Amino acid sequence: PSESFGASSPFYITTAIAYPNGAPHIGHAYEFISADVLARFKALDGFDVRFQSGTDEHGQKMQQTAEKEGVSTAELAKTNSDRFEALHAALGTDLSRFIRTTDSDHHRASEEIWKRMEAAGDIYLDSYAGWYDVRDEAFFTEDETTVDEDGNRVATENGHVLTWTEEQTYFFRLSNYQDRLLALYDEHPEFIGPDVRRNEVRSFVAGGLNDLSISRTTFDWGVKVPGAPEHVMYVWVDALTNYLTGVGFPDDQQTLERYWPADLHIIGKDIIRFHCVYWPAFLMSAGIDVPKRVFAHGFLFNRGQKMSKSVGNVVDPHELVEKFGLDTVRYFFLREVSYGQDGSYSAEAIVSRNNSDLANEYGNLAQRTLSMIGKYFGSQVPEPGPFTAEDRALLDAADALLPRVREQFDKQAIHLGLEALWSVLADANRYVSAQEPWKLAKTDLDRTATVLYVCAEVVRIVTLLVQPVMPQSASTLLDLLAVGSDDADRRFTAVADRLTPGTALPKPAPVFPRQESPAADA
Ligand code: ME8
Repeated sequence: PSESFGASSPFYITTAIAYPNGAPHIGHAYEFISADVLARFKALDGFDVRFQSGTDEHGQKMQQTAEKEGVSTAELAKTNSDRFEALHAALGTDLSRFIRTTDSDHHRASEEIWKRMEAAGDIYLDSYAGWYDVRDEAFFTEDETTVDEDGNRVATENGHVLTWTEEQTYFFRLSNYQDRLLALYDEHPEFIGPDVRRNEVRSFVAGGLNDLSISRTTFDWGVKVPGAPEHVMYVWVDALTNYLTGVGFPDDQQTLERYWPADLHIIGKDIIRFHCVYWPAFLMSAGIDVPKRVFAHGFLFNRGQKMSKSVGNVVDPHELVEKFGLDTVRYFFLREVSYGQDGSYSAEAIVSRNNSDLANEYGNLAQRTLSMIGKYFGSQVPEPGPFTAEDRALLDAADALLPRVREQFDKQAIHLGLEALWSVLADANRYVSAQEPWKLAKTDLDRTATVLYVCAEVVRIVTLLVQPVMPQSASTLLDLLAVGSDDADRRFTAVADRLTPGTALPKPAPVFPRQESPAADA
């Protein structure tokens, strides 16, 4: 790696790139927020983070939607891609690049990977006859389909209506990669997370692989196949390649060497096969390292129901943010849903989490501590005396948080990381109730100083560690604790510091207000 990148280790994380055939929904927002939290955690933990998201603009679905709406495909792609980019801005995600698969460097990268797979002898021309799922841009074999009540041929896996396609297409010799893929899963069990997903993928591959049709001739919205411009690449070939495009493949060797292989692809559970079977096989064929890990999150449901336009329960993520506040929404999704499993949201559940976890457990502790420091110590960090066993126990628990939370985040168990933080907040609240500093203040100011110092320390440490999830609120609270505002002051290395007695604190203000319970129909 060159010196211009600095001393810290690289960490390359991506989200899936969304189809811009419509507006983004909460499922997209969930994926963006969760990946952003993981990216910010790594950056605060000292890594040189590269974080990419974007839009997947080619394929038959895009072309069909554009025809239906009477606009050009390029126009449809641009309009909705802009909406995805605007959502990222509204969610506060800290992207290094928002990639569009219509970008010219992406065409270059897709052509190059194709040529390398071809040079490896893995691409051949043949006739394809089979079922195609336009919604998921996926092929299904006869035995993966059933006939529904209306007589339509549907994919057993997702119920989508299929269309019969017959054409001359290029094929990729996926069948040649069965052994190498199985070896990958066995030698690198961390390649797929959560663990249950690895078992599913492994048994799918162990069951045998068919070669994959990787070009289309019946429409032209895509990347042209090198040397055969009447074919466009199957959209997943170019879509997956976005991860390489974004780190300079094939021309910028320096960036590529620095950030590839990717450390973490964050995706939803419906696209595991593409990322854990096709993608590593394409890369092996092209002689490129496979990513280190693919983690599949679950699906988000509105009150337990699938979000769909016909049910009328599709919520605009912007609305959610306006109504409840960005940090509350970010916290809610990551605490309420076990990362990797499906989850559900509703206005009541968001307000209830806000009031119990943020306003009560966290906000109250911070507000009480800071206002007592204001009242009894002239808004200066008090000088602690000797620590009692209770003081020590609480400080030790707070000091132990960084390795505890890091261990969970490294497995993408974000919810367990948050649980650890809140367990220490609960300890701290019990401690305050037991110590009663407001009573102590009447008899023993020295002891009051120690108790409030311990509380302020707990708030400081939890707040440093909660930054990836609630960047804005954490920043405000760190300001209230007079923690320096340089990046270095707020990295996780700062956990080991202590508040300096005598430091002047600004006037405290509540950071996590309570929210009204929504009307029943909200
Ligand atoms: O699949 N809850 O795009 P996409 C949680 N272009 N996540 C959800 C969700 C829900 N209700 N609905 C969708 C594609 N997602 C491809 C990806 S990557 C090279 C190409 C997730 O717009 C979904 O699982 O249909 C995926 O990870 C992402 O949103 C984009 O979905």
